[in-house]
Amino acid sequence: MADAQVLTNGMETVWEKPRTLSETRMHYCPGCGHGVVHKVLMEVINDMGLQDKTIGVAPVGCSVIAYNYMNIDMQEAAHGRATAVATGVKRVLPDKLVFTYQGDGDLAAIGTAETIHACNRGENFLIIFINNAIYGMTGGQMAPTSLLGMVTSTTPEGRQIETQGHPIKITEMVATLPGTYYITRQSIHTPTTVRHFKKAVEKAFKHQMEKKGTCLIEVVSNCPSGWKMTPLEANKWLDQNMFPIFPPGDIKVDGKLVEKKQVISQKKEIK
Ligand SMILES: Cc1ncc(C[n+]2csc(CCOP(=O)(O)OP(=O)(O)O)c2C)c(N)n1
Ligand code: SF4
Ligand SMILES: [Mg+2]
Repeated sequence: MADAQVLTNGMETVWEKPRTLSETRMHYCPGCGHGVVHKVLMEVINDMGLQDKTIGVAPVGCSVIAYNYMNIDMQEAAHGRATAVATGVKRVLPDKLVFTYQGDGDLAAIGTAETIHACNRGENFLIIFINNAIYGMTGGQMAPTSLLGMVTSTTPEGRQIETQGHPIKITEMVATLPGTYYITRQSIHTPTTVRHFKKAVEKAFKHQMEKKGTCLIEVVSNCPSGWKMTPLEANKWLDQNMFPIFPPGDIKVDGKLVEKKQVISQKKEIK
């Protein structure tokens, strides 16, 4: 296990790398949300003292080797099958805290059935769903969450309703299932939203300890490379184009659908 790294300003610690993050250098493109989500997730597991109690399930897609970066027990799953694998892991080891880490192509396309049925069964684990509106790994092909008019490598004229249908809101869909307990949509493109995401992860792990049922946290994220933008442009584009379709906020809390979503203003921190 790698030693934690500490940065000080000469007087006090200003940053400490959690032991739950491995020393391996991440392969993600500059500005990619995956790296931020990994860091926050591992900080929470570290801070809650859950390093030896947590098992993660990695997906296909750009985060396919998330197990190289997360210094906890991890299991790789085949395409879209992360929630099926997590079901087995949790049932065999019910005292462990289990989460899946999945992109939109993995969770909402190839893994739609597994996702819906795991949520419907109320499997007692956490699903982390990274929605960057494309398959980042395969050169930016269209995902179920790609926006209308969004140009991708497989929709060079933009996504059209007539041929590709509307972007799917699978997070809202699973919130209607009685097995789900806490469903929220977050982001990590500003310091404030990172803090909100961190609190959501803490809350979801506490619910899992209390055996409340399935928790899902969607993270509206970016793909600067696939979107062909700088990281800064990508975060602005996310704010302006993703949030109107995928508004941030809680969707289901304590097993009850939230009547009116609390929309957190993102605008002030974008420069
Ligand atoms: C239609 C289709 N089915 C299955 C695959 C196999 N596959 C390769 S990468 C991937 C998921 C990548 O997208 P996503 O989960 O959104 O992760 P990202 O790379 O965006 O982080 C899948 C399902 C594929 N490329 N295309
Ligand atoms: S292709 Fe996109 S999702 Fe994949 S690592 Fe690069 S920026 Fe991230
Ligand atoms: Mg994706």
